[in-house]
Parts: sequence; structure tokens; C-alpha cells
Amino acid sequence: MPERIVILTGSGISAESGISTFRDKGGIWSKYNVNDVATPEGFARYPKLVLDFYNMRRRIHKEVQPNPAHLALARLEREYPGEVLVVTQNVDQLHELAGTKNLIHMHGEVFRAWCMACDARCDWCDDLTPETPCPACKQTGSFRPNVVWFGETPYHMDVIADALAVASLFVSIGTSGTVYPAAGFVALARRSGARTVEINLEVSGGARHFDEFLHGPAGTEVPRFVERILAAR
Ligand code: BV8
Repeated sequence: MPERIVILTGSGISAESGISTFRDKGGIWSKYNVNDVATPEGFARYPKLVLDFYNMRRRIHKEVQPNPAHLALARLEREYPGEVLVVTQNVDQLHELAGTKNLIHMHGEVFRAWCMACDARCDWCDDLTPETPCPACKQTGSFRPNVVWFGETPYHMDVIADALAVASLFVSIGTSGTVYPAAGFVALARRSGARTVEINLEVSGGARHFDEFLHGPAGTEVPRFVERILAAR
């Protein structure tokens, strides 16, 4: 019986594509105060700072390409006979560019924008300023990147919970296991009977819940892991 595989990815899977992680040495949160740039309160107080923070990240994300880890997950989805769901904490589009289709952006996407005044959501590739009007309602001041800030509810939690409840294999790739509820997924999967594997440079916060650790760069370890899964079909 093919497995139902749920894969959680974090910023570590995009590191070898040239995108900074958050909590590694020199990471994003060592350069920016997370409360100023990744909370609704920060946006209310410093809208230009927040929009410029995401403008900077959107510009970087335009220039990068998927690495072998993203490409291996897309291959797994294509070639594996069971269901493969990727749940990413990342707001970049590298899983899509690599070809992954069955994908959930639980923390939103930096190439989407959201108007808090009229709830319109749209693709958005350019810079945003506090003066950028919402294309739908034309209001300014409420138009922001469609990303999930601290204190906001992640997207598709119901779909994710259903997938974790029936997963037979849970793989966590490139995440420190610091941010909830994502960091709690491994315990939920294990409670449902899933085998749990961590692919990361270091031991993460959820170490006690993993059956297996593959420590090394995602660009090397993920293709190797996918080969192993496909060979065992
Ligand atoms: C919420 C915005 C209520 C977009 C981000 C308990 C339960 C529930 C909530 C909480 C709780 N305790 C505290 C909370 C509140 C809070 C939280 O978790 N705080 C933490 C700091 C304690 N959580 C929230 O507010 C969340 N909302 O809880 O709502 C709720 C709860 C349940 C159900 C419904 C409602 C909202 C969290 C989302 C916040 N937004 N980002 C953006 O700007 O990107 S979080 C931010 O951190 C990013 O999204 C990022 O993806 C995420 C996680 O970080 P990582 O991806 O793990 O990155 P990090 O740098 O930490 O680690 C990288 C890892 O990769 C390292 O281990 C490194 O070794 C490894 N690595 C590096 N290079 C490589 C590598 N591995 C392999 N290969 C390499 N080459």
C-alpha cells in the first residue's frame, strides 16, 4: 500500500538557492526586529518599514531558482504512486518553479497581496508602498503582502490537520521547529502512526518526535532520500 506522505518545508530548503534563513547566524531576524516587520502591530505602526522589508525579499525571490531539493520533491510527486503533499512555511515560489503541484503555503506568499479593507487577494510582483491603492476597492493603507504574521492564523489548517491524521510518512525539511503551529505537526503525525523523518543541517526543536535524522544540506540529502523512497516502491 503506497504511503501518504506529508512534507513540511522551512527556509532551510531554500538556503542553497540563495535565500537567507531566519534564525541561523546572520539570518533575517538578526537584521530585522521580527515584532516590527512580521506582526500586524508592526504594520500598523511602521507600514513603510514593513512594506520595504517585503519589497526587499520579493526582489531577492525574483532572482533565485529552485535547487536540487525542490526539484527532488517535484520528482517524488510525479513518480510516487501514493499521495505527496508539500506544506511550506516559505513565502517564496521555488516549490512551484520546481514543478510541485500539491502544495500549501501555510504562511502565505510574497508574490500575492491582500487588502484588509475589502478582503481582495491578487498576484503581486512589484513593490508595495503605503500609497499603493487596492486594485479592487482603491483604498490605500490596508493593502499588504499576503503573508501570515505572528499572531495571525496560518492558512489551510483544516486541510493540513486532515492530511496529518492519515499520513504514513512525515518528512520535515529545513526548519528549526521554532514556529507554531508548524512545529507541532511532527507530533500530530506521529500520534496518527506516521513514520517521521527530519532532514536538516542541525537537530531541530522537535527532535524527540523524529524516528530518523538525515543531517546535511537539503540539496544533497533530499535527492538521496527521494531516490530511496522511489527505489522502495
Ligand atoms: C498562530 C511570515 C494561532 C512570513 C512567519 C503555540 C501554538 C500556537 C501558536 C504559538 C504557540 N507558541 C507561540 C505561538 C505564536 C507564534 C509562534 O510560534 N511564535 C514562536 C516564535 C514561539 N505563532 C504564530 O503566531 C502563528 N500563528 O499561532 O495563530 C493559531 C494557532 C493554531 C491554529 C490556528 C491559529 C503564525 C506563525 C507565522 C509567522 N510568520 N513568517 C515571512 O516573513 O516569511 S514565521 C517565519 O518562521 C517564516 O515563515 C519561516 O518559514 C518560519 C519558520 O522558520 P524556519 O523556516 O524554520 O527558519 P529558521 O531560520 O528558523 O530555521 C531554518 C532551519 O534550516 C535551521 O534549522 C537550519 O539549520 C536549517 N538549514 C539551513 N540551511 C540548510 C538547512 N537545512 C538543510 N539544508 C540547508 N542548506
